[in-house]
Amino acid sequence: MYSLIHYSRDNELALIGLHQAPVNALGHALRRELAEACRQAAADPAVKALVLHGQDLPFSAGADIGEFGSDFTWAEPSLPALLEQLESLDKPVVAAIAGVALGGGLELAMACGYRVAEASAQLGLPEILLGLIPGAGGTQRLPRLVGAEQALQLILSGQRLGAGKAHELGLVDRLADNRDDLLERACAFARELLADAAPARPAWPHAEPAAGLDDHYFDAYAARQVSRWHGQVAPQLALAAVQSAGQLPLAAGLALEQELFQQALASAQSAALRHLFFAEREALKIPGVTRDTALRPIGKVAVIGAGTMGGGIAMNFVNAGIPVVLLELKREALDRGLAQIRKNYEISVQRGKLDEVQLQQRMALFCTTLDYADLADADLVIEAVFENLEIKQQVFRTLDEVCKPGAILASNTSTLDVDRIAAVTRRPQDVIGLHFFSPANVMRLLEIVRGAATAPDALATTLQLARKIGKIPVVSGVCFGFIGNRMLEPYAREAHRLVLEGASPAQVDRVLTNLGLAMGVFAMYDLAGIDVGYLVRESRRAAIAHDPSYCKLADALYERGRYGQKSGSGFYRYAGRERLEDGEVIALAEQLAGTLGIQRRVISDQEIHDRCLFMLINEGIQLLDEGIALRSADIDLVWVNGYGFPAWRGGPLYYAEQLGLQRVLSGIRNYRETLGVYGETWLRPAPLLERLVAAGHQRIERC
Ligand code: T1G
Repeated sequence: MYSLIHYSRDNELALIGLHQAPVNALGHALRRELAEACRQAAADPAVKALVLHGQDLPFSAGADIGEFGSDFTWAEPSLPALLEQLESLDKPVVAAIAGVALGGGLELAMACGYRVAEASAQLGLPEILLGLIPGAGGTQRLPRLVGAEQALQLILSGQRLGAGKAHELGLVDRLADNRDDLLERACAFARELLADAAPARPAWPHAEPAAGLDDHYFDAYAARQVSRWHGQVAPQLALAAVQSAGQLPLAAGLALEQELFQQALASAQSAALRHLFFAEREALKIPGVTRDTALRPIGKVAVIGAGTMGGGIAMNFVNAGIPVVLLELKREALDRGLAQIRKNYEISVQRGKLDEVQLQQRMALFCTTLDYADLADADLVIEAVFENLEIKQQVFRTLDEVCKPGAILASNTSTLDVDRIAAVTRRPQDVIGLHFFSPANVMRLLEIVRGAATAPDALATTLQLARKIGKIPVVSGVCFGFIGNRMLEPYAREAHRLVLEGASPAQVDRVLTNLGLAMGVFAMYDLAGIDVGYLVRESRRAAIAHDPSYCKLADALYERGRYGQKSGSGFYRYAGRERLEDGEVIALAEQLAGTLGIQRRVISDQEIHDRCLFMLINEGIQLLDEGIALRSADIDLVWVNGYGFPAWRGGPLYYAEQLGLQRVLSGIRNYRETLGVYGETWLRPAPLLERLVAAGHQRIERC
């Protein structure tokens, strides 16, 4: 009768186990069987109460995201309808939550009268992360369970709650120590309810969810978020839905929620965010690496270099409970690095993200050394030394001598050739690139650079480890700058050249931040350091010899000691953290333009958008054609998670598909023709882009 539901009786209880691997996503087939099982239990006079559980799977990860946009999305029984059916039962229903109850999964649990959770369970309404809002009662039932203010914070952040916190808030009635005794505890609780003649569902703890909030609470909340919500649809809809929970009866609130949910679901922003949800999972699927590729055990990690990057990298592993040995050349460098790590954790304690015990536990997982011999038993070694090939090669020669067979030897290089690093060892199959983004303990992107000789199991191990330390891994082939920095080159080149041609740094940055980028090019370089960019260019002067015009302004600023925020001026002038336009920079640009014979002119915002974005997109397409990136969605993940591209636009290549590939190609061709020698030199359409447009393709894929 059922294939996705396990229906059984335990005396007066009906046990309904959801059983659709891997996460009980509430797709149409599961919804239909669950509705039937609830009808069966409701109609059976011997059944006095129901217990809903995840069988041996997580309780439920919510609606089936893969169904959205299809006819199945709300095919009867829709999830809202199913939950109203559940809520109307006149028998107590206890949800036994193991693993996760997220989105529609938590909404399912909230439609039950009572909830028991295993102590390690995670509960939440992460719809906002998909550009959605809870669409099956979450914006109406959660405020009635925990109050509108707490509900709003959970819904707008999409954050997960641990079961203990959920219990404190009244979202969970009982806790079970672990998964093994969860079902037993839930059944005992159901019998307790029956013995007490408890109602099928108790009165709402917050019948007036907005009680105690002033009349302007929601308007004031929205006003404070204007810049953060810039251009985004879902947060406004979510706020309106939660606000209605304090104004409308449940039925009317559910109806309004449904209208607002459908608006969010139809938005291009949600489609873009759902694209990225699946892109993150697709990025783990690598040719030559299958689910049964044996992983190398990683019990101890060594990090070479205790500077900003090394320290941040080390923290990732300690945060995941993996001991780290930190190596430096000098004791004072080690002490400085460790002190900075402790300071980072102390800030987390001040912010309530850690407690003192956890801080001590984490610091206890560090040990330090000046002696490479102490790395002999490390399973993974990551070097984060100065970005110079010879220095890195020397480090790897030493590692080749001291590290045990099978240890993975990784370089955190951001641009250098991993194959040339591997070549100085006798074990190139164990060498890989792990490019963390600064601050390494915060940024989620991790570019995993697969060398020509990198072994599949070394690659599989680092992919799995990346997920364990909370990173979003993207595999890149070997080229200068891998995926992210390779694309940054033309994007930043157009920005710099546009300032010589007549735009201001502030105008360029404003166009980019108005598109949704976290930071404009010039603000970014001022933050990263103009001196850093200068040194990278110095290492590649030959590669840009034919037209260094676009570097002249940055070089000139460097020569004047204007290194950016760190020196109080760069492309901008800084009063504390305030960024101010500087007429001196414009004057310098005018002077350089004269020297270079560049005719300055008024530059439109549209030209800034097109030249910066189209050349970013073009380079991404070229990377795909060269096989450096495996798929266009990988490139989107890199720029959303490493360079601040707005997630609700799906990433640069997804954005190109929305703009239309013909428009991108025509734009590049137009500027190639109208920008003289510079245009001919630098604005060359990627051959794959031309092939895709010629073939009438809408999607970016290799062909
Ligand atoms: N729908 C469809 N597939 C899902 C899914 C979902 N909700 N959640 C996970 N998967 C797939 C995923 O694509 C992968 O597939 C496999 O399950 C394992 O996932 C009405 C509208 C639950 C914490 O946002 O956060 O409910 O790659 O690799 O690391 O109001 O998955 O193996 O083929 O991530 O252990 C709201 C999304 C939906 C939760 C498990 N729910 N999922 O993490 O495994 S909208 C979410 C997660 C909604 C209602 C609204 C995580 C996880 P494949 P995984 P994991």
